[in-house]
Amino acid sequence: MKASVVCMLFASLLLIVLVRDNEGHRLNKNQDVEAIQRKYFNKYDENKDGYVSLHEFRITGSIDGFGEHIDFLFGVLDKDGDNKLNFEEFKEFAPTTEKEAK
Ligand SMILES: [Ca+2]
Ligand SMILES: [Ca+2]
Repeated sequence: MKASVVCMLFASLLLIVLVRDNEGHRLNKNQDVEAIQRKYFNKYDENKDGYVSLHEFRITGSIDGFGEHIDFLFGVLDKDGDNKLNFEEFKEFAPTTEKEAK
């Protein structure tokens, strides 16, 4: 085998390993983010019915300092207009780091 071919094989192998490693890392990170957002969602979902109602959103949202923008924010987030936020809708709003989620 020519040295250049060996070199190329080695390079592509290295690339595969690197890409794989990256994928795994990204996946882990996504799971972390989701866990943080889930925690934040649970904080808002006081009666734990799996939805954040406007009432719940107002209570916890005002503690978190969203004040007068709460109703507007809720309207924007509630994409299907059923007057409650499921986790998918809430994710748009939920922080993605522990620091923000405090
Ligand atoms: Ca609820
Ligand atoms: Ca909704």
